[in-house]
Amino acid sequence: MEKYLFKLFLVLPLSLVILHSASAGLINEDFNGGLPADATLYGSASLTAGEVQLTPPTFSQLGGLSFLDQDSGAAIGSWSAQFDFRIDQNSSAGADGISLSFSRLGDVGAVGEEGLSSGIAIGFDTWNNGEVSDNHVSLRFDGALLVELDVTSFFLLQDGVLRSALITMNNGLLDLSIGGTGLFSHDIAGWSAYAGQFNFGGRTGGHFSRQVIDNFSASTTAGVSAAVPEPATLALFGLGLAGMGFARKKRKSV
Ligand SMILES: [Ca+2]
Ligand SMILES: [Ca+2]
Repeated sequence: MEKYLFKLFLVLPLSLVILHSASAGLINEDFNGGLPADATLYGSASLTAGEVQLTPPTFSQLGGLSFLDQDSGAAIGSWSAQFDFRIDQNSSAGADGISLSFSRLGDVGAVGEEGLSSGIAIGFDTWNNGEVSDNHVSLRFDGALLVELDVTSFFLLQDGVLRSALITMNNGLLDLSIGGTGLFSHDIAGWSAYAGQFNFGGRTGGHFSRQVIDNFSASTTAGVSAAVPEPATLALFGLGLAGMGFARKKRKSV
C-alpha cells in the first residue's frame, strides 16, 4: 500500500504537466512560397505576388482564407494572431472590409467584414451600413455585436498603407491593436474554450477595394479547463502526499 501511494505521488504531478502542455498550435506564413498545405482559399480570394488578395478591386466580391485547426480538435483557451493588411484601389472611400474569425470547428469559407457567425470575429469595416462610421473595427461573438469602434482619429483603414494587426485572446479577454496602437480590450461575456480555426474574409458590394493580407502568424493554446484537475484527482493527489509522509516516517523508524 505504501509503495502504491508513493508511486501515485510520482505519477500524478507528471500527468498534470502533460495535460498543461497537451496542445500548442503555431502558424507562420508569408505566402511567398505559395499557398501552405493547411490553408484553403474561397470565392474571390487568390494568391497574388506573395500575398492573399481576399477581393480584387471589383464589385460584389466575397472571399475567404481558412487554416486547418492546429490542435486536433482541442478546445482553445488562448490564442494570438498577427497579420498585415492593405486596402487600396478603392472605387470611392472603400468597401466593404475584411475580417478575421476564430470560428467554431468546421465553420469556414468566404465571408464578409463582419466575420463568421460562430466563435470570435474581428471586423475591419470600410463602409457605413448604418454603423458607427465608414472606418471602424468590430468584435462579435457567435454573431452578436460586442464592440464597434470608429478609428478615424488613428488612421483610415483603406488608405493603402500596409498595417499590422495584432489580436490576443486570453480566456475570453480580447485585445486588438493596429500598427502598435491599442484600440480596444474587451472581456467577452459567456465565453468558454472551444475548438476552432482561423478564417479570413473580405467583401465588396456596390463599391469596391482591393483587400490584401500577408505575413500571418498565430499561436493557440489548449483551454485551461482541460488542464485543471478534477476534485477527485486532487483528493488522490492529497492522498499521495499523505502516503509519502507515511513512507518517510516508516523509513526514519527503521
Ligand atoms: Ca508575402
Ligand atoms: Ca459596414
